[in-house]
Amino acid sequence: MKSLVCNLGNDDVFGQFNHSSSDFGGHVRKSDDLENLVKLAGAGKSGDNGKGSGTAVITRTKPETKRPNMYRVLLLNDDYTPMEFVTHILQKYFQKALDEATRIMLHVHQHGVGECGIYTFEVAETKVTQVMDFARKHQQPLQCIMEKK
Ligand code: TYC
Repeated sequence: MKSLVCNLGNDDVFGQFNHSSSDFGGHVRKSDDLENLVKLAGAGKSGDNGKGSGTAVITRTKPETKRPNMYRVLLLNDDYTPMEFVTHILQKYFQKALDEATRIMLHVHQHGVGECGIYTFEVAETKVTQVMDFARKHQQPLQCIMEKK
């Protein structure tokens, strides 16, 4: 959550809040106004005539969210890895049912490359490592890679 402290310089906090977004360096959008709280720092405390210190804290209550980068995990064709081995991998590491695993395997077999799934970076990286380790353990040349979407 972001907070912005702004020195208002007078008593009229709520009047000041009608500024356009550029007044706040673009950090506060006008559409966010109703989602923000304006607190008069120290308002109502003794010695300030109930007018506050002239400093407002504007708190963004709407969380800023960013969509993560997504990565395709791909299988590459080769002439040696058995088809059953590839369908097994698609079921074991990509949660595919046998018919879907077979469809993807045949797509790779016919087109040279095919998509196993789309994941965030760490999940994609883990799946690539799992597949490559499993293929090596079983002495298969199968290649699994990831690419940014
Ligand atoms: N081309 C392989 C064969 O004929 C099968 C295969 C499919 C291999 C998909 C790898 O990613 C692959 N045995």
